[in-house]
Amino acid sequence: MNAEESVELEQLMFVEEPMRGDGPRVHPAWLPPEAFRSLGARRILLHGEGLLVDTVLDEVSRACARYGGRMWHSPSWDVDVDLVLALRDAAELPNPSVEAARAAGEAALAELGDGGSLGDEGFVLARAGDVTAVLADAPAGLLYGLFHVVRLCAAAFDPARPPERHRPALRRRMLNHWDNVAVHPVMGQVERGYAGGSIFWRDGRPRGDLARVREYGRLLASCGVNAISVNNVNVARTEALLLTERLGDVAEIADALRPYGIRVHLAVSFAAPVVLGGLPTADPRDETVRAWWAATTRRVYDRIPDFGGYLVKADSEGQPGPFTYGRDHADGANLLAEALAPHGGVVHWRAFVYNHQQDWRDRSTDRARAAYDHFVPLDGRFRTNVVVQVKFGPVDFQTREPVSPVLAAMPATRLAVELQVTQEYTGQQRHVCHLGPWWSEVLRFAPWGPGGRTIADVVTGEAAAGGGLVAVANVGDDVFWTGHPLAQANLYTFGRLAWDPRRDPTAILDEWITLTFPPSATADAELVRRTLHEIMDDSWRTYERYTAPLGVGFMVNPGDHYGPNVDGYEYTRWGTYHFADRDGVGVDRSRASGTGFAGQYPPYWAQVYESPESCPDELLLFFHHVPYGHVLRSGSTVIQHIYDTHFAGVEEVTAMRRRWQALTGMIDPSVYERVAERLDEQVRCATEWRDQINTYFFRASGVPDERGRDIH
Ligand code: GCV
Repeated sequence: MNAEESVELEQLMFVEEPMRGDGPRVHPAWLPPEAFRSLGARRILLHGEGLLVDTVLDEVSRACARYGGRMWHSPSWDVDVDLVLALRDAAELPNPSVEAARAAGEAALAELGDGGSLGDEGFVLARAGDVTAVLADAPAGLLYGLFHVVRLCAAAFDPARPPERHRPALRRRMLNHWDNVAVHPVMGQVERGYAGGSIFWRDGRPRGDLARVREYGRLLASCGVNAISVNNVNVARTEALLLTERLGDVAEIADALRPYGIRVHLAVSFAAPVVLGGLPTADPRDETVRAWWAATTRRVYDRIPDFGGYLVKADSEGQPGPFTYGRDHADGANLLAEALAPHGGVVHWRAFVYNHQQDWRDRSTDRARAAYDHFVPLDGRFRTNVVVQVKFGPVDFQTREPVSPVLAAMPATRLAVELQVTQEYTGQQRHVCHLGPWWSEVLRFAPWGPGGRTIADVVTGEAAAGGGLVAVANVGDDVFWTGHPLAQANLYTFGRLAWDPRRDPTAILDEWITLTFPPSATADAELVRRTLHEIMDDSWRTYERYTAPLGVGFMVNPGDHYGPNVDGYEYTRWGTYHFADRDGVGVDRSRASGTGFAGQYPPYWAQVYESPESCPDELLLFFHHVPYGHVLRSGSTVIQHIYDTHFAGVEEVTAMRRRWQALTGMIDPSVYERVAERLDEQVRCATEWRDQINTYFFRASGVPDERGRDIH
C-alpha cells in the first residue's frame, strides 16, 4: 500500500467518535470509555462482514479515535497490527503477519477444540509473534471476543498468553423485564422495579428513547446476555396489544437491540385469542384457537424475523391459563409452541403456579410443593421448543430457600432456572446485596447428592440444549440504570454466570470492579478494589443475617415487600407462613409429620432435609418447626442464633458504611454520593429489622439474650 492510498483509506476507515456535548446522559456502568484505553491505543484489523461486525467496527473505531490507535476493516493491505479480529471464513489476506495470527488461532483451535467449531457465539484468542488474533465462526462471536479483549486490557497483548477458546455454556441467557406499558395502579410502571421508570415504556406509550435502548443492548452484550422479554409477565389489556396492534413498538426495540445480538421475546396473555381475537374461547384443543395463534405468530415473524418467542405466566396469581378449559400446562404450552415452531421460536412457560387463595389454618396445603405437583407429572409431554422456567427456589425468590426440587425431576423437559436480579426481597436496590455468591451456590447445587450433576448441568443440558438461565431485570430509567450503583454488579454477574455458570462469582465481581473503576483512572485502584470486595463479597450473607432467620423467609411488609413485618403475611392467603408461637418457629415440611415437601427431592437430599439433626442450619426453619431451644449444628440455640446474627448483621452494615467513607474523593462524586445515601438507609433499615425480629422472638420465647444486649 502506498502513502496516498493509506491516507485515503484512513479517511474512509478511521471513524471519529461522535462528540457528546455535555458528557454521557447516563452513567456508563461497566463500559466507561476508559475501559477501552488498552484496546483503543492499538492497531487493529477487523476482517469480515455482517451487522454485528459493524457493531465491532463502531466500538473499535470509537476506542481508537479516543486513545490514538488505528483501525482497518477487511482490507487487503499490508499493515502492521497488534490485534486481528476475523471471521474464520473471511477471504485470505495478502498480509503475512495477519495470516500468521489467523493460522495460530486455527492451530490453537485444533488443539483446544472438539472438532474445531466455535458455534454461533464462540471465539478463540491466540498470540502469533506480536499479534493477538480473535477468530470466530459468526459475527456474534467476534463481538463477544472484542468485549473479552476489553476485559483483559493489556493482558490480551501479553506475548506469554496461552491460547484460549470461549463458548457460552448456555444457549439462551435471558432477562425478563416486568415493565408495564401502561402504569399499573398498584405496581406502577415497572412491577418490582427499583430503578425508576421503564427504559421501554412510559404512560401507555413507547418511551421513545431508542438511544438508551441501544446503550442497554451494548451493556448486555458485553456481559453475554442474548435475549430479553420486554413486558411484564402479568399481562394487562394494553400490554396484550403488543402481540397485535402494537407489534410495531416491539419491532422498534428489536431493531435497536439486533446489532448487539439480542433477540426480543414477548410476554403474552393465554387469553389473547379471546381478548384480542374476539374468539369465544382460548381452549388449547380448539382448532380456531390453534389457527389464531398460528396466524398471529406468523404476523409477528413477518415483522420481526428473529423474534425469540413467548413467555407465559398462566393460571398463576390471577393470570388466565389452560385450567379454565380443564386442560393442563402441557396442553397450554404446546399450543403456543406449535405456533412458534415453524419460525424457530420458543415458549418459556413459567412453573410459578400455586394456590394464592390459601387458608393459613390449612396445614396440608404447602405452596412449596405446588410447582412440583403441577409440573412433574407432565414430564415428557412438552414439545421440544417449550422451556419450563422454574424459579430457583420452591417459594418465591427469598434470600434463602432450598433449590427447587422440580429441577431434578423433569429429565425429559427443557428446564430454565429463573433468578431475580431485581432485588424484590433482597433490599430493593437500597441495600448493597451482591447476589453472585447466592446464584453460584444455586447453580453448583448437586440435587442428586454431592459429586453428582449440578443445576448448572441441568440448565445446560445435553449439547447445550437445556433451557438456559433467565433473570428478572433490575434496570430502569435511573441515571445509574439500577438505582443503587453497586447493583449494576448484579446485572453484570448474571450475564457472566449465564455465559459460564461454573465461574467463581468473586472473580466476576473483580472483573466488574476493574471495568467500572478502571485502575488507569483511579487514584488508588487497590484501595478501591479492596474496599468494594470488603463491602460486596459477603453482602448477601450480611443481608440474610439481619432479615428473616434460618430460611423461614418473608417477614416483610405486605405489598411493597420492603422492611420488616414479622406477621405481615402470617394470616393471609399467600401461603407464606412461619408459624411462630410461644414454643417454636418454622414450617414442618418433613415426610414423617409435615407437608411431605422434603420427599420431593432425590433420596440424598430427601434424607438430609427430613430430620432437624441433618438439615443444614440455614434451611432449618424452611423444613422444620422447632423449639427455640433447639441446638443448631453450629452449637448455638435457635433463639441465640437469631439474636447473634441480627446484632452481627447491623454491625456489618455499619462497617460497610465506614469503609465506603474511605473512598471519598477517589471515585466519581455522583456515584459516591448515591451509594453513601443508600448506605445510610441500609443502616437504618437493618437496625429496624434487628429490633423488630429480636423483640418479636424475645417476647414470643421469653428467652433472654445470653450476652445481655438491648432488646426492646
Ligand atoms: C410479576 C411475586 C411478585 C410478583 C410477581 C410474581 C411472579 O409474587 O411479588 O410481583 O409478578 O412473583 O413471579 O410472577
